[in-house]
Amino acid sequence: MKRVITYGTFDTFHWGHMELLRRAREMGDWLAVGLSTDEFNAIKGKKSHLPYSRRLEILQAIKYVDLVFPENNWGQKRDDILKYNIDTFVMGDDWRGRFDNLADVCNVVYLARTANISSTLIKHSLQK
Ligand code: C2G
Repeated sequence: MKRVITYGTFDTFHWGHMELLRRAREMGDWLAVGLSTDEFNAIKGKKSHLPYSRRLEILQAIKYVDLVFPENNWGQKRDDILKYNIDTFVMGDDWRGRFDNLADVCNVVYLARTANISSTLIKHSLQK
């Protein structure tokens, strides 16, 4: 059983998120998502349009996702990888290199971001 993990805010869920989760899930048989809490987003300097509870409900409805758990801080990844017995850690390549320190406990893979879509773009068009 190949187990995959990824992390993110997944605000105003969109095609780019879907493509990341699809490709991540296709790397194994099981995918866990560390979903940034509203409090952690404040630390990340992000204000999400949707609160954690809504973002959680959306991810739980996505067929590629097997487990969603809270991401409370930057430092929990190593513990999560060991706790969930993860084989592969996946992030979009805007994070390329940032998590290479995890390569001693799992495969670290950066996937190309999906072009021309982002939560920021969606939020700005919502505000027009
Ligand atoms: N993503 C993508 N293509 C896009 C937009 C996002 O592939 N057009 C990917 C990002 O690279 C990331 C995931 O979708 O891997 C979630 O994106 P965000 O919600 O923006 O996540 P972020 O705020 O980068 O949080 O500890 C890691 C952080 O929690 C990552």
